[in-house]
Amino acid sequence: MDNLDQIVSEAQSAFAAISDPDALEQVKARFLGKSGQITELLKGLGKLPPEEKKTAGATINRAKEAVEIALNARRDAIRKATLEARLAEEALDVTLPGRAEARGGLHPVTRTLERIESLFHSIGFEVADGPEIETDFHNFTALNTPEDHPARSMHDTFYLQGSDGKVADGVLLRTHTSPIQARYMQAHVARYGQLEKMPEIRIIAPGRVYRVDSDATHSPMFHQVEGLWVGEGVSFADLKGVIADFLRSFFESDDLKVRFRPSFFPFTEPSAEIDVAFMSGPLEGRWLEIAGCGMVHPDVLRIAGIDPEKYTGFAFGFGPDRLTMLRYGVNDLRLFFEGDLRFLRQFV
Ligand code: 2NM
Repeated sequence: MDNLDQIVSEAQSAFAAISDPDALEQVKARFLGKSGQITELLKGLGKLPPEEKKTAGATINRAKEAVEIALNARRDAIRKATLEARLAEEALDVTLPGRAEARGGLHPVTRTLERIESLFHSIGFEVADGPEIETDFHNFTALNTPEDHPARSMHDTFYLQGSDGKVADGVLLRTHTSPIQARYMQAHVARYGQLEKMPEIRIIAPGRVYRVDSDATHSPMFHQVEGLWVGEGVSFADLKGVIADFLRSFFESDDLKVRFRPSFFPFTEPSAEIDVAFMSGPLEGRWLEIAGCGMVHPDVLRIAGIDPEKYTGFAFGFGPDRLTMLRYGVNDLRLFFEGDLRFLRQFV
């Protein structure tokens, strides 16, 4: 039975050449399948004389076992190699450092706005809000700004276009946050105007404002925080105290000098510019213009429905962008609005 040894060794080398499990089963059929070589030999046993059957059968079965052993060994080897390849491919290095979440931070101007809100909140002011797209009435008329005032010109104010490309009637990007206060006064009167004694108005109005202006110190969009205190007997002395206290707290400087210089705004009378001088640091001793203020003009109160004979009020307006530049020593306003992370990360 040399033929059998040859079949066995042929099977062994055929199995050894294969590394794919499906292909192995195909090759198995060549030897052990329904018409495989070993199966055919077993089928042929019936034709042998009875005395030869037993030994021939035993010999063929030994060969069959040898083929099966080789097959099983190859199956195991392939399974093991497949598993090892998968383990190597899917290996995790648990000693690698973790991937940290990128942490965001507040924009420096937002930090200033929050700081201003918190300082004014501590003396009883609430934060009021309003739309950035305003009506001509709330942005100008209600604030005593006449029809021919230069601020109303298209060189200074962004007007909105309708779908026909024409300037939409009476709609613009607010040029200051004062319309927030005009709206607030109107709503306050609608709610409390009938009372014998109307509750005081004490608000600050922070927000974005828009003007046709762009260079190193002007951005077409910038921020304002305006404040308003209306009540019985509110005076310019109250204004001076509130502003000076606020500025010393904001800049954390007890010896900050604060000066009020006469000025003009359509919505206040009298009006003043507010200057500060630091007593140390790179700007030591220099007067810097930092805000505007004044007693709310009687006509502004009247338009809102408030009786100027009974109530008075003061108002002021700061530029938080400029306050941020001074507090952190930033020299170009545009850096705040370019979104360069190398700049912004310094404030986190
Ligand atoms: C400023 C300067 C002076 C101001 C006036 C008003 C209102 F609505 F009460 F009339 N709000 N803000 C005001 C006054 C703003 O900014 C430089």
